[in-house]
Amino acid sequence: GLSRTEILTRMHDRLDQSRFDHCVRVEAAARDLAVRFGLDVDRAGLAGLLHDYAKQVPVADYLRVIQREDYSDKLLRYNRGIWHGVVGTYFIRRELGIDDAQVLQAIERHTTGNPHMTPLDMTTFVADYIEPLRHLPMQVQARRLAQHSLTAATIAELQGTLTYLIGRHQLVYPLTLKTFNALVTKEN
Ligand code: DGI
Ligand code: FE
Ligand code: FE
Ligand code: FE
Repeated sequence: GLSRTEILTRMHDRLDQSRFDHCVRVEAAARDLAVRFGLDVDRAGLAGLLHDYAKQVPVADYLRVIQREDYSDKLLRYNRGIWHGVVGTYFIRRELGIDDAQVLQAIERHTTGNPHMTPLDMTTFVADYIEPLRHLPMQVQARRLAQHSLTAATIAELQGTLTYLIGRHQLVYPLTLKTFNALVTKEN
């Protein structure tokens, strides 16, 4: 596979500087979480590093891939906010040759979560939300919760995201709500 340096070069071609820097911070945050919770540190780091690789793929490219590949037409109701996770792995596979199923799944789930998300999936999801430049109140709380519980931090993030979307009358991707329901069911 590609070395980390080669991956960074490819990421620089796809992302502006601030998004690139965010990805490097998420890599470090994901590695920290993996150490804390006894998970595969290199997998967590790779998923964290690559999680937003497809954030700036042109809309036309997304539309083409959603229509030609085996994706649901329902995805057309959403935008790059949703596509860069759910469909983003298509570009990561093709352009970088990444084929680790656990890494790809964590990236696929990093925006919406998934009712069956694994601890590795949660490291990507939570690292994205608590990297050092995140300062919203719920992000600060999730960072604190992540000292002890990946699930608690994940639920806090879902609360923050759902509240934000609903407050702005933005479409909620059903999987995000299903993830919230699944995790609070286990919690209570
Ligand atoms: O890519 P990042 O900005 O680093 O973080 P992210 O992948 O968690 O994406 C956050 C954005 O995605 C934020 O603007 C809210 C949006 N988002 C998250 N869940 C949903 C969603 N947007 C819609 N429409 N529906 C969702 O369920
Ligand atoms: Fe993202
Ligand atoms: Fe996120
Ligand atoms: Fe991100």
